[in-house]
Amino acid sequence: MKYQNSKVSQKLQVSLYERMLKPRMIEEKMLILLRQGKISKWFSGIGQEAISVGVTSAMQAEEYILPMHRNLGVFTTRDIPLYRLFAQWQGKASGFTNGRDRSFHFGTQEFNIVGMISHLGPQLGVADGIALADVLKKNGHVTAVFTGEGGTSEGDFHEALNVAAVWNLPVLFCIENNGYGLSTPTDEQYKCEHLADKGKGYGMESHIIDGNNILEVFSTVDKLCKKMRKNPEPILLEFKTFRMRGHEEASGTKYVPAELMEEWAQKDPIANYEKFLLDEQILDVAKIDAIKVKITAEINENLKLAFDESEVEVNKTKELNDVYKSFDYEDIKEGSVVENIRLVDAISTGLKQSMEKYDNLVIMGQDVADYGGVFKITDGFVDAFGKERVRNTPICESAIVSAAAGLSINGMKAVMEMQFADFASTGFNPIVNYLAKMHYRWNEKADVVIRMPCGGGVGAGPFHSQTNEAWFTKTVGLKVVYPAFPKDAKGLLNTAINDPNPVLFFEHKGLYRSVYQNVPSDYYTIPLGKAAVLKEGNDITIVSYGAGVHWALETLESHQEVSADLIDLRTLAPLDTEAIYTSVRKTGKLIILQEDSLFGGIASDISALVMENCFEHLDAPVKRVASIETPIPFAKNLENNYLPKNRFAHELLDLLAY
Ligand SMILES: Cc1ncc(C[n+]2csc(CCOP(=O)(O)OP(=O)(O)O)c2C)c(N)n1
Repeated sequence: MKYQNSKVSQKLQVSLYERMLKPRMIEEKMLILLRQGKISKWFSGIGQEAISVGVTSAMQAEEYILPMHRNLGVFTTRDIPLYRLFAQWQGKASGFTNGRDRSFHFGTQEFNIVGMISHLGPQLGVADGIALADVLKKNGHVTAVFTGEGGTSEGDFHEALNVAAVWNLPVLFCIENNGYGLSTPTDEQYKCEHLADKGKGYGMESHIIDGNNILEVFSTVDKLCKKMRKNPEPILLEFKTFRMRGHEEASGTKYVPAELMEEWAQKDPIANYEKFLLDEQILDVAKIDAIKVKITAEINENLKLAFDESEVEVNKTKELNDVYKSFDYEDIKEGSVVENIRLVDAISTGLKQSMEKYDNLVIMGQDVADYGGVFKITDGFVDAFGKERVRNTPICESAIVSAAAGLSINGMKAVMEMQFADFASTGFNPIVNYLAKMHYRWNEKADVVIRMPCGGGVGAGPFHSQTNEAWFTKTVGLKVVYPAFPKDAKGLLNTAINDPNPVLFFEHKGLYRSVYQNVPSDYYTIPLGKAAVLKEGNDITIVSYGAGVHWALETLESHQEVSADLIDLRTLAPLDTEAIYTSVRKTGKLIILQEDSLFGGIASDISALVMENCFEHLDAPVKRVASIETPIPFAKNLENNYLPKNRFAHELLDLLAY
């Protein structure tokens, strides 16, 4: 092991030693506590400390780092008080998640650390978003993000590196190649010789670094960061190292050949470095002992604090309230000047006025820049706001959703256009696991709107016609908006952008150019979670949203004899249950019309809620009307057969006659 030629000052050399020793000694203590049943799972980074410590030491305190489960050294090098880490691992309130998430799954703005989620890959795209915000702020910061070699097999890795390369983002992608991904050795994980070789494929500079040599790690990263701060660009680093313990403690290392273990034990980053410092007389045994005594005392004092802290308090109201960031809705009234415009124009105008209102708002999506988006909603936006804020993306929904989260973390606002709502499936993971859970987990907002052009009746087949809101209404932590009219669409979109929570904003393609309305020209807002009562009657309540509202209106038009309340939900999460209950208590009958296929849609939940809350007022069973249980077909006659539009009148009259 070579430590020569270092330009690192002796003071820093000692400091790097102390910084590596601290996570090692904490881990050794944790392994004892684990055996005593005093903490839950433990993911060991023993043998990999030089990477966390070297990278973090080369970064400035205000630069973001996104560590993984073996990067304790990132947290300790950023000087997080140890009792807070211990409390986090014990699920206590002084930790970072109020007992809501475990181990290293947390972020902290105080220390500019954004922790992983279990799915490993998404944080690579989050790093892109954080770095993009830094580029837009022109602050010269670098972002460092970690992954294991196993994580490089995920699509997120490819997507994030590709986006960073295309956008020249100053992200340091750090692969810790420690030989095994759980039990899977590297030759079953990837085929190329070195993972660093992949950098070439992305047009990205890359380096192989001895991950067990702290001076090599620090010096190389320090040099590269200085370069990246001047000239923003991503760099891929492959740190060669080894995982000296099991994937997590319970799973052991039986599958690792003993010789391999022995070989790497000889390369221990701390023992070798300690020997070097002793040989060079930079440290002596007495000084090393003194350092160890100091760290032991720090660990013990902080452990006592964490153990003395009582269990996290259980308060159901607080749990529920913390799912979303609180948001003071500002009611901006409609002006009197109106224009008769289409749904598509109303959305475009709302978006444009929001871009004018917030200079930290960024729009991202496929073909949204000069081309104006496939539905032309962002037509002309590049001229008005520039390409920095109106960004074409590669075809990589997952990385862009993740990048939107990163923009929000770093103080920006993001609107992402899904080219078609159907494609949300390839960005599903960061939507439901990252955006939706961020505030509940670590009290961080997700100031992101995802626009979802959706819906059938357009003869576009199974992959360009779905109305997939039910994928998201099931997920706690998301807001789901689904306007049926131009005026609502503009006001609701403005509010969705104001709201610091993640909003899925559904825009029905079939309504884009077919529905006109007088829409106020100036900026205004409409609150989320408030349904609109479009018609009032006494005999039945009709609940719908999106295109269903228009089908219900047509049905009522041709059946003037029906006296119905027609409720347009406008927002599906949060759901305006009071508007529904009030109406059902008056009419005694409820029919819910939903464009999506029946099972598991919002109609089912509304039906259940009404049974539970309005049973005594019901004069008939609640009726759900929806598409048939098939994917949405292409041929016009098949699609008509699929959609509930033509069945609705019959079902309505049938229920009225009950
Ligand atoms: C998407 C996903 N698939 C599977 C897992 C289960 N899992 C957790 S860690 C891990 C191995 C990760 O290996 P690597 O990225 O090399 O990191 P290391 O644990 O070696 O540091 C696996 C398979 C997961 N957490 N997320």
